[in-house]
Amino acid sequence: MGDSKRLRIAVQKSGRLSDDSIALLKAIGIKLYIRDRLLIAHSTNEPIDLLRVRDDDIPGLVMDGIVDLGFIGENELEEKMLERQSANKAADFEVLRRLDYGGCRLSIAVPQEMKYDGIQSLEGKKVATTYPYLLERYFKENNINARAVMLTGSVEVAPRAGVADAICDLVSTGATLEANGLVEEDVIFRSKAVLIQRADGALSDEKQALVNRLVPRIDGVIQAKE
Ligand code: PRT
Ligand code: ZN
Repeated sequence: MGDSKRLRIAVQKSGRLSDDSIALLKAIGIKLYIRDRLLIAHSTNEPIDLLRVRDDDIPGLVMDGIVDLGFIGENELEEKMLERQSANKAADFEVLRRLDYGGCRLSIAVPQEMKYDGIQSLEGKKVATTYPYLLERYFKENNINARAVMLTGSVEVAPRAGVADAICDLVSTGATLEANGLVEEDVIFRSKAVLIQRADGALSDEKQALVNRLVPRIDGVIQAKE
């Protein structure tokens, strides 16, 4: 990515976190020239480059030290951390700030016609999700023998399609669940966007000084909105 002296920040290229993350960077005074098709965007007033990628790639890019900072949903971050730990890969990072956008919850939802008396109702059942590590951790914590069925999309149609008995998916307004005849039962994880940094001490002094200058400005922007 060119000059390694420039701070590298990973942001979601296009999705629910993109606009708010870019808006926050601009609000703290970073001038950015973004061309839609391009993976990389440069700041014109700070030694900063943006790497625009799928959100799924951001935790790994930070944990592998390919980028210095990343904007990511806690749901995706925690899932990737569990996945890497189970594969014995380094999973170090530091959360610099919890942000005021990207709020959602990861919930278990079941078809309206299914009788649900708590998580034990899922004993022996299949649950479709994009977050198998978070879901399996929840099963384990609750001593439930159930199976997480991994789907990367259309999770909400899995019960109707006969692929699973229930689902575990992100919810914000609840409209998607309702439209698919599903009822939200248990919240297993609450998430917001966070700004993360490579493992403690991994940045050069210059880069760390820049980060230390930027983070208080983020606090200022968030406080001004409150
Ligand atoms: O292409 P890429 O892989 O980068 O994007 P993506 O499709 O994986 O992610 P994206 O842009 O959908 O979401 C990015 C992040 O936004 C998530 O990881 C969460 O941290 C956060 N977020 C906040 C949400 C939602 N709210 C949300 N409602 N992510 C997804 N949803 C989906 C949910 O999966 C379901 O399909 O919206 C639907 C439910 O919404 P409601 O309002 O009907 O309840
Ligand atoms: Zn994604």
